[in-house]
Amino acid sequence: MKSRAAIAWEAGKPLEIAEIDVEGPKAGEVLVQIKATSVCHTDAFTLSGADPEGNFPAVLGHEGAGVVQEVGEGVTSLKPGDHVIPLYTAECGQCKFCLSGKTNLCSSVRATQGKGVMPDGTSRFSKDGQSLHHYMGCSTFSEYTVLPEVSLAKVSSEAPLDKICLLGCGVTTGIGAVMNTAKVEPGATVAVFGLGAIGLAVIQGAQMAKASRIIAIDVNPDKFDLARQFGATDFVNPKDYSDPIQQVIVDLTDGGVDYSFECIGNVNVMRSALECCHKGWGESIIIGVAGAGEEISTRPFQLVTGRVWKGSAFGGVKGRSELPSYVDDYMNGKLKIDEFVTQDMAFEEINEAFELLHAGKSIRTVLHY
Ligand code: NAD
Ligand code: AHE
Ligand code: ZN
Repeated sequence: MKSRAAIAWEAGKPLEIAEIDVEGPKAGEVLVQIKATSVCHTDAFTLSGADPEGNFPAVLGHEGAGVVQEVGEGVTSLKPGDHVIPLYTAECGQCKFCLSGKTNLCSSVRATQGKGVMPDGTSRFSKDGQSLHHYMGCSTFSEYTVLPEVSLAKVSSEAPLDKICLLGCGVTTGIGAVMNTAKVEPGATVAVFGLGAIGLAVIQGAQMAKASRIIAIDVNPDKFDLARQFGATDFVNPKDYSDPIQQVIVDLTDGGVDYSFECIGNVNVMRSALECCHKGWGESIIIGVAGAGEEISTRPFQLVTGRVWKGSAFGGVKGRSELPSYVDDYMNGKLKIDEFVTQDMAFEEINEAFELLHAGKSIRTVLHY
């Protein structure tokens, strides 16, 4: 079939809006019509060329929501008409990872996903006979996309797809990092570095967890208003200080915070985020994605004296079993999503959505097919 799509032909170039060919679902696969998608910083990261797993040409996009159109042989958990959220972290329920009870990372399709192909090693996308890579197992920048059954969460059909698409990455990642990875407790102090969708979702999660103090840190002060609306109590622009930012936070908090979250992808800030944690127990959670070849460092003494460094992927959330309740929480008014949507645009304006993200002028632009 034909599908409207945005093609990333090569790193660093704008996407081309074009009609592509999409092959139907093979065994264990599902054809989905994406109704709405957004641009996450990770799409921009991969398009920049900094992603060691970046494959070109590709159909990017991993934050979306849509409706099942057709299922391949052997698919039993989904049927045409079901509303779904694509998952870049699959959940097969059977692999060593899924059975461990210790992680949301699933190994069922991850190896082929990283190579930009379906589990059988081939692509369902092409343009004028040239094969295009899939991306993060989702490729939501095509109106019609094919995913493994294990990479789709079936959700309530009552929920607006142009809002719950943000549960495909940003909102879930931030809230999950607070609830599942850090397990922030009532009364805790929290520092959040970077106030894009991820950082704001961390702030929302910290407020839900009843943190006593939530320090919002960004070099772009335009982000502070929304951070306040989500529950931040203190606002710090590192550019306003001559001291290292970790020292500023330590001074503000009588020795450091209980939890910090890096939501930027900057390895220097990752170090600051660790070192602004309280001696003896402070935990720092890395959410940001750093470019190829970049490494983190600190004095081991920081860890010897009780600080803990952790990372979080998709907020530790198991998509198929846990994401439906995030959708229900949104529908019941327990979870904010609308506030993250700073722009709504037609899918064809996708390059403008990337520009707004780079310029710090959007949190999430929702693109409508
Ligand atoms: P974003 O671009 O919307 O937000 C980043 C924010 O960081 C911006 O507000 C920017 O002003 C701020 N910033 C940049 N440099 C800074 C500095 N030195 N000090 C303080 N603030 C600074 O991005 P986003 O979509 O919110 O994504 C944030 C990061 O999280 C990206 O690296 C993305 O790839 C990553 N991510 C990871 C996961 C995961 O599962 N681990 C999921 C989604 C996104
Ligand atoms: N491909 C990169 C790493 C990218 C990365 O860390 N991805 C995050 C999700 S970002 C969503 O916006 C993640 O969950 N990673 C776990 C996984 O299995 O990919 C690289 O460095 O190779
Ligand atoms: Zn993302």
